[in-house]
Amino acid sequence: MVDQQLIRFTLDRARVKPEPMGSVQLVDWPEPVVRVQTLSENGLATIPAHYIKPHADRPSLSAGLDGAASIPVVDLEDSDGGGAAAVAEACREWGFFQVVNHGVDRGLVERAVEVWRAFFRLPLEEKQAYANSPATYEGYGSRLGIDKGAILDWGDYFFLHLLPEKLKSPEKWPAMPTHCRQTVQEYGDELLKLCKRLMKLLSISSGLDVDRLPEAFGGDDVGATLRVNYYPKCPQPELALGLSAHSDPGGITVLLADDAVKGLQVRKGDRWVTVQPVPCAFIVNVGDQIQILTNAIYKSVEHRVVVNAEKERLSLAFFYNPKSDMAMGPVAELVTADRPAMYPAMTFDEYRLFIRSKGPKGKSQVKSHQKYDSLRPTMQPPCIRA
Ligand SMILES: O=C(O)CCC(=O)C(=O)O
Repeated sequence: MVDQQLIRFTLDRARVKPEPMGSVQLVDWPEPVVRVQTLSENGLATIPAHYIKPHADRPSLSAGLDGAASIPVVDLEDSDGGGAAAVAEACREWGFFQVVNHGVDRGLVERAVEVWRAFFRLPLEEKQAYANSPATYEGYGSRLGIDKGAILDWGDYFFLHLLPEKLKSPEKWPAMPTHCRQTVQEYGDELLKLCKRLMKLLSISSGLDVDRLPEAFGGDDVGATLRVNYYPKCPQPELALGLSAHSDPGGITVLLADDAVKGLQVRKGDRWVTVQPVPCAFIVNVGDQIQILTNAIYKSVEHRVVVNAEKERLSLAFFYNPKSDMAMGPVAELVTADRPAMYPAMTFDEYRLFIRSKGPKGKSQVKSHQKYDSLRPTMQPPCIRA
């Protein structure tokens, strides 16, 4: 059943088309799309007004990003069950961790970064052949959300569906640079294996049987997408964001961040902490679907990206998502009389309409999906078996 509130806000927007069976299709962008890379390469001294964030959202860059913190590091070869205890602690404290000894070949990772750097160096006309629309978001994009007049982020991206196979559109995968398609496929296959391991770890670390969360996600019928983020140099980085604060709507995200150019910031209480990537590690964070499945034992955490005037930055975000047409709510083992189910069941197809139409909006979606404002003091999470 499609959530009526979601449909209402979506249909409020000018360019959406109601579809049979209550679903909606996001048809087109509300304004002509301008590539941020083009603005940056034109050598502007000031950024256009619709990239200037309201004061409350502007990053504080006065102290620079030197005080970056290393979020917890989990060694997947750890003798303690591959890091389950460390994962439990990192998820409760940060919602983020970095994984090392993850088994993904370094050469493949370097090739993946190189093909995407080469893609963004192509002439604009070649990239434009892959211009995306909000209907599926697949391809070359420069905004999230279809709100007319929205304040935009200082970044371009390329978005692809990797799974399920039926959603894959080979014509949307860049033919150039040579080897791009093959490299993306190999990278996706490896990241998929890694996410399957991580799901098992999350399951054990949240006190569940090892296969409980993987099964609740749809077994082998999961979804996976890749967003390659390209943040060009920005002449006024103190006024803009590369990517506005958001939590990820899906299951888990495995991020390959540029270890030479910092930019990712994670919310810790009322502070933004700049992440110092560990060389050769991936940054992992839990998304809203894990928060929902675990009945908020694990919480997705807001993060955002700051840009800078000296260097461009590239990141590869691999999103591992549940089977998209299956209604999902908290798993029964984590629902008790003291801690009733905090979220109604919803399919991921319905859930992700929010970010696709509204763009990144902090944690507002998962909060609005919650049945209670906050847990009663007596409602404590069940004991975690780490
Ligand atoms: O570029 C980054 O460091 C973070 C990207 C991200 O949060 C996303 O793609 O959702």
